[in-house]
Amino acid sequence: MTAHMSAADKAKYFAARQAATYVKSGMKVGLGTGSTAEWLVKCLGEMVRDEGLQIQGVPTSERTGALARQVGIKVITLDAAQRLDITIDGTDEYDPDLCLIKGGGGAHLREKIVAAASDRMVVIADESKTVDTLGAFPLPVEVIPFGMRTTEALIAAALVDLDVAARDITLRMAGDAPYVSDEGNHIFDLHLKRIGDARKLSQALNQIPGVVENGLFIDICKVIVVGHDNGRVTVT
Ligand code: ABF
Repeated sequence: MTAHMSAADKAKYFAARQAATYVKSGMKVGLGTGSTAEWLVKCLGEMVRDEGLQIQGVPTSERTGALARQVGIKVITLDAAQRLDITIDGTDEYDPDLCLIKGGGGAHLREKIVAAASDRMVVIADESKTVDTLGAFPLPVEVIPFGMRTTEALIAAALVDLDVAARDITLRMAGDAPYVSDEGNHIFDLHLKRIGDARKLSQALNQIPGVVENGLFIDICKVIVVGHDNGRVTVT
């Protein structure tokens, strides 16, 4: 299975395969977005097909939903599920306190909603996602289209108030046009380099009118499963 995979893909696959063992028949499962989470969906699809696993999946993006249906997972809406047993998702960064930066894939709003509706969130990653301090990866902030440049200025002002140096705030693009999330919103990426107080920053950002959600996941993830290209998996 892994013979022709890159080292990073092997690591992601091994992490996903381990996390798939946490999923039991009868569970309602939040399905994350990104390449690592896609390995999870594929692993669960194999278990549905080969072992008769009976689960209901709640995808965190349209892309994940399409893949889940393709591999034979029964997909339901979050409102139909109401409460999930587990959500398994990728990340862009995680620190020693299991705080995360997510949203590089543009799905952090739905990912955070689904994770919050889950009894537990398991993050799967390769070791490149490990950081001592969050911030090297640009922090995504989802904003509504109305007055988004005004919202951007309010974000910049909030960073100054917090004494957080933003090297840059960039509007995420898709080709020549602003990126549009599954909810029809746009994303500003905050190039902060280092985030001292993630909780304080997250609260300040989400108080800004026009901001829908940011990519900081604090006190949400309970387990990190890190895969390595040699097949070793570490669970924290
Ligand atoms: C998703 O996974 C996003 O929140 C995050 O940006 C992405 C990481 O993608 P990959 O697994 O491809 O590195 O959950």
